[in-house]
Amino acid sequence: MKNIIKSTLLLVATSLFFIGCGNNGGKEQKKGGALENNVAEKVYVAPGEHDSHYAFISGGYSGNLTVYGLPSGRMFKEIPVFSQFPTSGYGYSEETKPMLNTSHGFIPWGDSHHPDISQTNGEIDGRFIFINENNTPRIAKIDLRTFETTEIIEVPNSAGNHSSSFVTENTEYVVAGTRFSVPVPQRDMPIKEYKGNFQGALSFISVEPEHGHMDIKFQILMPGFNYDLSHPGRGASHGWFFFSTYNTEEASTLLEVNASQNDKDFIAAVNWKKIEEYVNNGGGTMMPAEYAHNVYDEVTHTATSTMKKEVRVVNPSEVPGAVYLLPTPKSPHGCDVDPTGEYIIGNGKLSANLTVHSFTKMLDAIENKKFAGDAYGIPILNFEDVLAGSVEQPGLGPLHTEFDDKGNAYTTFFISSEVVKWKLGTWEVLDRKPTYYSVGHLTIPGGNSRKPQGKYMFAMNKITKDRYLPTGPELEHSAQLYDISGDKMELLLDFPTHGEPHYAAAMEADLIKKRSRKIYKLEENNHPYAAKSDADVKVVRKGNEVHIYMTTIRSHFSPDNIEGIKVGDKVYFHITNLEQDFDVPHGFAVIGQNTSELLIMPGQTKTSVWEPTKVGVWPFYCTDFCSALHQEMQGYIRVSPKDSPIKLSWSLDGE
Ligand SMILES: [Cu+2]
Repeated sequence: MKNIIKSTLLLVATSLFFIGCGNNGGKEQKKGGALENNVAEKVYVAPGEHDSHYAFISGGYSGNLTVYGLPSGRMFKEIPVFSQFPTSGYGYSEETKPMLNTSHGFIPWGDSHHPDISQTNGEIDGRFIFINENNTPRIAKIDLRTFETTEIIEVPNSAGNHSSSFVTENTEYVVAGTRFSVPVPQRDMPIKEYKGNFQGALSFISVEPEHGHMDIKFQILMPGFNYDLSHPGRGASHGWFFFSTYNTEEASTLLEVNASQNDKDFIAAVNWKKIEEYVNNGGGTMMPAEYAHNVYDEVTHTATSTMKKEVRVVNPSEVPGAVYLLPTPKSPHGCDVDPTGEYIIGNGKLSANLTVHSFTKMLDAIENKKFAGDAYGIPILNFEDVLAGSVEQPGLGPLHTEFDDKGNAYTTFFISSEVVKWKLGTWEVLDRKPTYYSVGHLTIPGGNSRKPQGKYMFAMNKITKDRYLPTGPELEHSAQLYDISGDKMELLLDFPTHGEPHYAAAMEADLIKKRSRKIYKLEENNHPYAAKSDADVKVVRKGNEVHIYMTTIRSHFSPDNIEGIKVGDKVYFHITNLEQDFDVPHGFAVIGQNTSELLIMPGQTKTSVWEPTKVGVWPFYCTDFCSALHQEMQGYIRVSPKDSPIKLSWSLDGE
């Protein structure tokens, strides 16, 4: 009987899914009409003109982050974060390999999810962007002056780092909640004994105000639910953080059925200021843990990886008044807080209605101790006591909500493939627009802040079919840009994305443009192997290691002839780009190297390792077109047998 129920449920879920895919919206656009011309004008950015907004779109399983312009939908850059990136040599050069170090060793690929931009006083400040790695839990920080990943911290006791990475109003914390609950500490135990024994870690990573240096301040060890998404409180609710949960059943098998048994799961409301105070007074316990903290130093152009050995953990039942559970219907996915901080929206994936909780009502219920019970010592509030209202039957399969600057909310519906606009406070549906495919996240520039901008919204599609010219079985995903400045949403543009556009953060371009860096100053280069002029050029042997201190400038390498290298040597090319002009990188590649080529920015030093296996005279060259004489930018390295008497020598122009 149980199995029959299970398969019926599966069938219903599957058919809903296919109904959803069949809904190819967007067809209302009339071909060739005057309307189409107007729409084209709205996204046209003339040659030489700039887009008004940056969109930072997660690459999902690519592990990286891509940068787009809005409204044009042009992709400007891919920023390598959690995955090796041949274009720049990130994760291949000796200087950047430590960025991908973890307690599990070197991991060349990651799964990036939710980017969020740093804030000051609840407004986006354009300094940093944070993004989580879901698979091997990590949080990265990207410096928006250079668009480079400058710090990655691993998150211990966590697994499937999904309800991350969202920042508080003054970037006090970047928060990383686990998706899966696991044994904490990890140990060998029967999976059947999950219930009551597994825990979910919610990590609060402090961000040092000046340089953005990250540190795990504390972890809250929550009951063994799954923690899906999270958002910070703001305004009056600043100091709180909200996490959606599913699988409050604490099942470990066939979750698509077994985690859908309870009528309501929870949104966990965490008063982080209270826990911070508890921790500042010595609360919590230091627990042994192993996690990597990787920092890229812009002065030495080198990353270091440090293995940390302990983390502070807090049991929420030790801090009365710090954590409460708000019942929320049917496996909520999104957990979004409106710009005023009053409304907390929990989108139950299997719920007919959208549930909106009230922060004021929550405080009131807490004050009057109106509890429905508790879960592992954490008080559960009554659903009716905290409910602000609900949006009745807005669509099928709600996932995520963002807000504009006029008191409206926009929610995506995966199964019915649409974005629905509704009014905060009255809960009435104002507009709905089909998305061409099943939609996941959506983004409004300034989202997750007190000041979202009501001009553009873009929806990111989960399932891609035939929107573009075919490229074989695999198509790139896509996003769709809407104008939301009027009463009705208007579809403006489709644009392909790279990897899975899981979520995005977007902001005005001006905040970044004025801070953008053009070069690295050569006099500030403190790389231990830098050669800042041709006088510093040398080749040094240490046993079977050979270190080449090399310079590049249009259009030669110095030295360009090297002899005395032997089979079995490990050759380090430390290359300093002497240029001090905007956007004049030089590349480096030598035959047979297996660490990819390098791309070295003006003023930077980068190192490539080459282990020659064959005797001969081998060429190296510049891989980035740098001048009219780029083809002439080359050199030779002579490799002799292991026991050869040839002495180490190097030269440029025979000198
Ligand atoms: Cu997500």
